[in-house]
Amino acid sequence: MKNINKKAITLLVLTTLLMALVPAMPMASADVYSYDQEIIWGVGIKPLPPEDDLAIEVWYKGSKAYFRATIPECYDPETSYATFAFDVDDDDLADFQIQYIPNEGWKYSAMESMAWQPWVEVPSEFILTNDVGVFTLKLPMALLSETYRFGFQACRKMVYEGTPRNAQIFCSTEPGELWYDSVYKDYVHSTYYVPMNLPPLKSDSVPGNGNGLDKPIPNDNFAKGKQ
Ligand SMILES: [Ca+2]
Repeated sequence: MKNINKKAITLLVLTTLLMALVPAMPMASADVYSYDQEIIWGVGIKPLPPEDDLAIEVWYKGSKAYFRATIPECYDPETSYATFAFDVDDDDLADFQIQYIPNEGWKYSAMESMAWQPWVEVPSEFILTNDVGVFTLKLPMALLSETYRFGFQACRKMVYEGTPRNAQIFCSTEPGELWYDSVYKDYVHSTYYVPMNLPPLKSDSVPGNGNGLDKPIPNDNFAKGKQ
């Protein structure tokens, strides 16, 4: 019951925040996804008890698709990486990722020939903002097929308890295998991205139930992943 209350409060807070920040946006057009698990790499994979949720909001307005990630408060926005990744045509292979790199800003990397290409400047059709742990990406809906997949991952460094070296903590739409697919044994499959459906172009619409969708990740996922 405590967990349910926490998620309800999270949705309420996000709803309030969204209405405050974007008063012109119809509130019913946002789907909210909440992820409450983290994973730590660098000292062996270990699931962490959730301190706070990663919240993902997706909505469509006009001909644009919006993706907003609010990272947990324990993540320092000054030092945390944040990455959006897309499989725009739902063919099980990633197509591009856009990453916020501390002290550098946003960078873009395409997946070509089954490998991620070097980070370059973000193409002009992508509009990115970040404000105190809230990362937003706007892109043309025309880039997306009727079904597509996306993932988000935030990464922060920490000194793990009892360990002198830095470790990394990931809060993600799939913390174990967003980047590394243990079946294909590569970093380019979109198997664990979130499946999405695009509404018709040029409508201010409303995938899912429009009231917020709660998709916590099963604990079983922590048994997988990469050292
Ligand atoms: Ca693809």
